[in-house]
This record gives sequence, structure tokens and C-alpha cells, in this order.
Amino acid sequence: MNAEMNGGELEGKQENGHEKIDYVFKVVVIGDSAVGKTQILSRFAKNEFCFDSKSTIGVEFQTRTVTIKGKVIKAQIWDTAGQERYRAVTSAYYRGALGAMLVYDITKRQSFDHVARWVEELRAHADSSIVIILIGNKADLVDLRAVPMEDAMEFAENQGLFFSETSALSGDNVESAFFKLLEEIHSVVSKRALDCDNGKSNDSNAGLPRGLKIDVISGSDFEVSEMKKLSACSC
Ligand SMILES: Nc1nc2c(ncn2[C@@H]2O[C@H](COP(=O)(O)OP(=O)(O)O)[C@@H](O)[C@H]2O)c(=O)[nH]1
Ligand SMILES: [Mg+2]
Repeated sequence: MNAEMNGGELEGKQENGHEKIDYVFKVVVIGDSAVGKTQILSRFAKNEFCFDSKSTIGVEFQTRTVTIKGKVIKAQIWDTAGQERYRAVTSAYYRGALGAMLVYDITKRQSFDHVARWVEELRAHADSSIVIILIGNKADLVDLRAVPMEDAMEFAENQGLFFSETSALSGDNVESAFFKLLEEIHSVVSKRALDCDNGKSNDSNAGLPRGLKIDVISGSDFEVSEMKKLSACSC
């Protein structure tokens, strides 16, 4: 599996006998405990949401295969699985990650105040070319909002992060946020491959997303009564 990570191209390789995977992208989901990381992940990977999600022990990942610009990409999305509670997320967790989803809860100011710390953690442990998207989750809880969207947008802009508000509960923007992240990773990986082809592989900065345009995904109006759309979940 390790050989498949880091955006390694798997030309001609068949998965499950029929599916050809071009790339495997490792993505990590981080942020304070109880902001909805596990639910965002299950919404994207399985289209599920569980009200009584319990934090599990150990690190886990889920996968979903998508097509971006004609390439079949297997997103391998890692969940801190409760380790974040004890600020015990190990550097191994970040190793090989090409993207990060940094989640806070729009109803918990503290979870947003801690976002800067999580960015520092990423800068310290992850690859410098990692693509980061800041996510304000639980956007369905409009009456409990404690973090104005403008504050988060400003922070994201200053730090060079993408930004979106999501609701794992209704599913709003979860898909688009992951696609944004995966598309950007794909651009970085393609550029890196191009630079190598052009003989720039000796440049230690090759492939870095320098001047990455901040493209803030605007929040949309959320429909709260989306429960009927939820599928039965197995956890
Ligand atoms: N209303 C609402 N609740 C959510 C949402 N996402 C997660 N939750 C709830 O928040 C709690 C923590 O979610 P969880 O995914 O376990 O958080 P984690 O610790 O960051 O992985 C659970 O009770 C979830 O049901 C959301 O988008 N909207
Ligand atoms: Mg969790």
C-alpha cells in the first residue's frame, strides 16, 4: 500500500479486477475532538451519518474512488480516531499526506481558536506542499453559530488555505469540499510530474504550490430538514 501513496501513478494496474486506479491520494482529517471529523468522513466515503458516533481507538482510514480530469483517484482518508483528544496525533499520521481537511465546529468558538495550532502541527509534521482546506462543520446549526464565516474566511486567506462550511448531518458541501481538495492535490501532483519531465527534478522546491490561488468556496444556504435523505447507518 505504501508504494501506492504519495500520488504515485499506477499505470495499467487493476483494482478489484476491473477498476484502474491512476493515483492514490492520502488525505488526513484533523481538528479538535467532537467537531464532526468522523461524520464528515463517513458522509463522503459511505454517505452515512450516525448521531451516536463513538470515538474509536487507533488510526483508521476509509476510501472512495473518484474521477478527476479523466484520472481515477482513490482517496484514502485518514481519521485521527480519538487520538486528537489527548493531542497525541503522531507524525506517522501525517506522513505521505498530500491533503488535509482541518475541521472546526461553527458552534464552538474554542474549536476555531485552536485551528492555528493545528496549522502549526501540519507545518511541523506534514509535507510543505500539502494542500489544506479549512472546514467549518455543523453549518446546519444556524441558531447556535459562534464563529462568523468572515472570521474563518479571513484566517484561511491569511494562511493560504481553502475554506468551506459543511454539514455532515445534511451532507451540504461535504462532497464539494473533498472534490476541491482532491482537485488541488491533482494539480500539485500533475505539476510535479511535469516539472520532473522537464528536467527540473533537481529543484528541491519542484511541485510546491507556490502562489496557490485562494479560492474560497462560498457558503450556501443550508436546509435543516434533510433527515429523510439520510441512509441507515451501521455503526
Ligand atoms: N448537527 C450536527 N451534528 C454533527 C455534525 N457532524 C457531527 N455532528 C455530531 O457531533 C458529534 C461529534 O461528531 P464526530 O464525528 O464523532 O466528531 P469527531 O470527534 O471530530 O470525529 C456527534 O454527536 C455527531 O453526531 C453536523 O454536521 N451537524
Ligand atoms: Mg472521530
